[in-house]
Amino acid sequence: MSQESPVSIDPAEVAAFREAVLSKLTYSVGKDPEHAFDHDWFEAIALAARDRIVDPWMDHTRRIYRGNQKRVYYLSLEFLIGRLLFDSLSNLGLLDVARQALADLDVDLDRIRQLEPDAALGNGGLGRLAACFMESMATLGVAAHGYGIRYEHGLFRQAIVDGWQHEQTETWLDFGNPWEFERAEVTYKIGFGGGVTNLPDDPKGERQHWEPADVVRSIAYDTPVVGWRGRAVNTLRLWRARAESDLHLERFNAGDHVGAVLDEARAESISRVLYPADSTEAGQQLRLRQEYFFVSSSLQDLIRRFMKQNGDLRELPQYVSIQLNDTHPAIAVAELMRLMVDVHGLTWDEAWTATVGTLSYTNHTLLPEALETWSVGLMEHLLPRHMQIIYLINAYHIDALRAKDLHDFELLRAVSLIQEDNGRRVRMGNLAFIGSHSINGVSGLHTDLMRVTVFKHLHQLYPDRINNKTNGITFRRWLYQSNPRLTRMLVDAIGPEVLDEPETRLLQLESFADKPSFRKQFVEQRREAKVHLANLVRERIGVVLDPDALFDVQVKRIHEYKRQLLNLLHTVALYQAMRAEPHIDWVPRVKIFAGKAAASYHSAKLIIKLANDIARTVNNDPTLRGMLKVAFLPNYNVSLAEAIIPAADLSEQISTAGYEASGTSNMKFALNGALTIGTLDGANVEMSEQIGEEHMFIFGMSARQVEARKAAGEFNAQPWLDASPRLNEVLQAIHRGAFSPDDPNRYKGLIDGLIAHDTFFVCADFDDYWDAQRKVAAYWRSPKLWWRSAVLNTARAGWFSSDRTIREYARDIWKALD
Ligand code: 26Q
Repeated sequence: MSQESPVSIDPAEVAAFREAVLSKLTYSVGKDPEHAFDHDWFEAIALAARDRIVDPWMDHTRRIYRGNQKRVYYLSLEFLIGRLLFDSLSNLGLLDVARQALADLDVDLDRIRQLEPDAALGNGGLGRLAACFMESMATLGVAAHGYGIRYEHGLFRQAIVDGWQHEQTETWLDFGNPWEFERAEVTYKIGFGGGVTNLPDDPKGERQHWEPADVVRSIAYDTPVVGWRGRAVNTLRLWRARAESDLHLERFNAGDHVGAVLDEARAESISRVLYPADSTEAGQQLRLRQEYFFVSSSLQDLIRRFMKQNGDLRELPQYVSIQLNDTHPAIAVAELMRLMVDVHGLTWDEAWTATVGTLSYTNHTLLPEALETWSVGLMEHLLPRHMQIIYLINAYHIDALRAKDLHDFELLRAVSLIQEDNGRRVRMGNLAFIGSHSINGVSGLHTDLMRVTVFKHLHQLYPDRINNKTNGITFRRWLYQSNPRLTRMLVDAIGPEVLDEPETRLLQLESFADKPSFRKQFVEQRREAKVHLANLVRERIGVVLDPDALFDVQVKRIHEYKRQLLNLLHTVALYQAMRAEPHIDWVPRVKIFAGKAAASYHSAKLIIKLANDIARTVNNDPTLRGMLKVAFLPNYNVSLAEAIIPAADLSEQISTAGYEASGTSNMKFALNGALTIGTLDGANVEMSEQIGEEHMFIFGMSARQVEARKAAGEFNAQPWLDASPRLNEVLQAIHRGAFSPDDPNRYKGLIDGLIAHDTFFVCADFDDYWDAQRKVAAYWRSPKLWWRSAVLNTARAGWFSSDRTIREYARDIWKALD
């Protein structure tokens, strides 16, 4: 997406950057400009940009060291980063310089940009949040380090073949990664299995010696993370697994060549692939290996850094905060204890105080199937010393309750680290809770629900620990980089200060909502984004869209609780209504869907097929004359989101109330001026407070109503069908195979199941959703009202900046930043 340069650019800077790129192309890529491929140019530009990052990076690192500033470590199994070229150039203020420099060389930067593969080291919201947080922490000058795994294969590529999802291996590293620095010297030994022996001088048995059976090596790869205006540069350190070379060589020399290679493959499989599920039932051994591998590497690394500068681990909480992104790194509680007690010789009590003082934990889901537990058997086998430590933590924890005269069996059972029913399992959520001084949810409603559901009993014991930190998004990526036209308008209207202080300054846009000329411009920039998206849709799936239609968008992981099915039922209802009365003046609408389903999640995959079946039927029906189009865009990822979000008129945030912890795309859409149709779930609640319910389309049961229905076991949808001829007709059509003539039975199970047990209240909310969608259409007919609301959505989205979220974490949890 090109953009005229807003300010005059310094020709000397342009020349310098041009020379830097040419030099990289020649001496690092080894290509002559005459014969360079686009990919060679990409690499040269990235390397030239990276050079500009290194000095501020080292300055920042030195400053933190000298100031002995409190460090924050963000431990996450996922970082859903996307592309980095524009992120770096834009935050360094070099975007226009680079564009001009490349134009001088006859190279189109905006074309080259498309060649960078997405770093898709995450599944969805949680991973993208980690990436937004990294950028905000750099912007605010928090001395932060991200720690994770350098997966060789990120999230699978989704191909749609005959309407069905197929998973293909993602290979983001095929052409190398110009942003990272391999640190071959930063390496740790990670043990697995083996046995534990008592130390003779320790009668209480708190200190033990662990002799692992297997050892794997971790190697660090560092990627600099540039904050806005290059103010600070932090590090994202990702670990790669390698076989311990000595062992490997010994076996090889002994003649066991195959065994040696198998060992190597087994060790290196730890960082091979991201688990492609955003929730899961069965804990796999490899997953636990991944979790321990990256946690142990990270803790050893940060302790080494701490010891070099401070030396007394009892003081760790004063200088270090460790944030656990969900329970995925929760084994950190036991590993930190092990390192402090067994390796560094602290007493159990000293170590426990330091551990709880240092760790904090963010919960991202209440879904029971996503709450991690590990079988005691597997833990004993893979991490015998950690299992002992967990037992000991549990014993002291239960003792402390008894000492407070709490003997209620139900309570003790609920707060135990060990789940005793259906096989003994370690509850990672409880472990993370007990081992942390702060436990936060990610929206007000989600945090309230945490207090009364998953952590009800632990909350009663530790009423001060649970707190809320409503999610946010980085405006640099989700506005400045992805929507330069709108950004330009904001700068022209409010002044360039809006880029530095959007949280307060965006509000000044409110008065522009009443200016017809500004609204007109707003419509124009949206139309350009829609034309751009329509081109992309035509190129990718051959569906032709009318950019003047209402673009109605739902893009996110496919999950039953997110209710893509509800949106599809509305699509069919609209289709049937249009066919029944083709001469009514319908609002032309485009339904856009995108999202991946976990490979083993069959109902989600069937919903993708249904979307594609409906799309084929609707798009080929001549009676509609293009009034309705449906597009399922394959392979949703960060880059696709950047193209879709600026082009959306209507944002679908329609999860069953009580199920979506926060949502973050909801904020991205609102920031870009889309109106939301949604339930009062997750951060939609805060959005309605900030933006005003009158500028959104809120519908459906509240979380309380959902809870009441669940408690009463009212899942049968027949009453709703009886009350709604429209819903009845929609379900019948799908059931009888109207959208699947090639296999009329395809959706019988889905529809019968929905009626018998409507787990996510799709049918219950249908009529209300339909009515809300009628309001949407009527509102669209009043452009003045619609676009006024659109401008107000942008104006009032400032609070959803991840800078605000990070400031709250820094103030309340980390005690960093003064
Ligand atoms: C667990 C065990 C084994 C394999 C995979 C997993 C796993 C992986 C990813 C479980 C959950 C996730 C991801 C969860 C997630 O993305 N949650 C979302 O987090 C967002 C950021 O807070 C919220 O906005 C969303 O509401 C929430 O669904």
